[in-house]
Amino acid sequence: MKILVIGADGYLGWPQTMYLSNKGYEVGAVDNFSRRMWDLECGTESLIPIHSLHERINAWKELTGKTIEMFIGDITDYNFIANVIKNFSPEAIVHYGEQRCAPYSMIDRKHAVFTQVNNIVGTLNLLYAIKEFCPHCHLVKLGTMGEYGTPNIDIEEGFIEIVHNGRKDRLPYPMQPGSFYHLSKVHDSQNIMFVCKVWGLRATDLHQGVVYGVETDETQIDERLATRFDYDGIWGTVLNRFCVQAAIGHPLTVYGKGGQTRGFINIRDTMRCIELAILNPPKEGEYRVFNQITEWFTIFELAQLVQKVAKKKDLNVKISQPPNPRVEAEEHYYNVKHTKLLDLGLKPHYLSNVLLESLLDIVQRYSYRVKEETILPYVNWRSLQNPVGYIAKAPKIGKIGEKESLLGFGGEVTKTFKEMPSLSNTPRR
Ligand code: NAD
Ligand code: USQ
Repeated sequence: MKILVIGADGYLGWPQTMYLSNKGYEVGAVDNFSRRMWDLECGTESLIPIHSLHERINAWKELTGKTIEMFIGDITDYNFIANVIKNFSPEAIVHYGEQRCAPYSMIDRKHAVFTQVNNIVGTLNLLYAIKEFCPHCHLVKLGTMGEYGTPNIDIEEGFIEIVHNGRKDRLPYPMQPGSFYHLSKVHDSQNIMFVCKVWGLRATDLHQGVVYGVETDETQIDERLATRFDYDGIWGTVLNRFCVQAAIGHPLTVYGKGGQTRGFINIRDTMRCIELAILNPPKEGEYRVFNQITEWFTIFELAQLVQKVAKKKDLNVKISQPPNPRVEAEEHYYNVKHTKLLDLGLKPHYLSNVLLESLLDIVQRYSYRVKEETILPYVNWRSLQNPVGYIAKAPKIGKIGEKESLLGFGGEVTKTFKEMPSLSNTPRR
């Protein structure tokens, strides 16, 4: 079976490409490397060093004998994506290729507009190309749990039965997204649902929660196959961030009250969910939604979990609660239906102490690469104009034990200067 992965150079796209290739699928990989550009723009960088897509694909071939076909281009360019679909003729398309970051989308007007154009136009082009050149193909699209927001009722899997004035219908679940990025996903969902109805396409919209972890069977084969790991205040997601903060002795940054509850999923389960969706396609004309999470936590619970596990490794981690740079409910009801992927056979890897310890081990191995000036968040949802990136700081040489205030939001986060590790113990590449 031929599968096209769009966004194949990204955090999830690269391990997914290898995962599917390893299972014997014939895989094509699309990316325009924009994520690497956005890092340059923001002064941020993956904690784990990553190789170029060319090097990754060559290393994969060298190590496994398997070939991945690469297509470099932007899916907002219709000619590009139409040619790829026409020539590769996939039976399934896994679409990861979007601007996926809420804070980036809230920097200012330009970044909000860019995010929505990139995501909505890219996906709309893809829908037209599928209709024109491969109408039977199954689109597996990455959406987000953040499309639903945090309503005061149970969250269903995409649709809800409503009785209104004595009449009953099954309607799309009401959406209350919390950033211009999350809004772009809602617009995508509407467009996809619409073309399934009018053109008879088939699609699975995966409303995925926050993903954590970096290790899959394939990334572990060789360090050249590693995937990216973001920890900074723009691109880093919460659990990955807390692990890095714990490893470098930075207080964990729980925004506001910390009662925000989010669905989470291990990166290994993400890989498997996509495969399960592909193996069990919808009927032609069907648009379906799976909620792709395995468990949920409040942000404060997560911080306490990281604190507890870090203690076992002799890391004395503090929790800080800076004012929330986002506008979101900080205490709310949360109960999500997520049975469809379990029914298809998903066996979740839950967040255990052992798993968290191994994540901390990985992070500690690379902690010499952490750019401390990029830890704190600065994109404020209430402001129309935020700075675009971090200003790279030349490392300050402070006296051992001296404290430096780090927080721009008026909280009380400080860094204490520590003795430098001796060079012989510093991992070098
Ligand atoms: P990522 O930024 O690491 O990867 C996205 C990739 O898509 C990048 O390599 C980027 O260069 C590419 N891309 C973006 N726009 C493109 C375009 N116009 N043309 C071609 N390529 C383009 O993101 P990720 O964390 O791997 O997320 C992948 C998808 O999964 C996103 O759609 C995201 O919304 C969704 N998702 C991610 C998470 C998470 O926790 N990481 C959770 C839920 C949903
Ligand atoms: N948070 C903190 N402290 C931090 C970082 C985050 O308290 O240092 C809080 C945020 O305020 C938020 C929650 O943690 O309430 C999650 O934030 P996040 O940055 O981990 O995740 P989010 O911005 O929602 O986006 C990420 C991915 C996105 C995906 C989404 C899934 O970047 O691509 O769509 O997770 S979901 O959250 O289910 O919408």
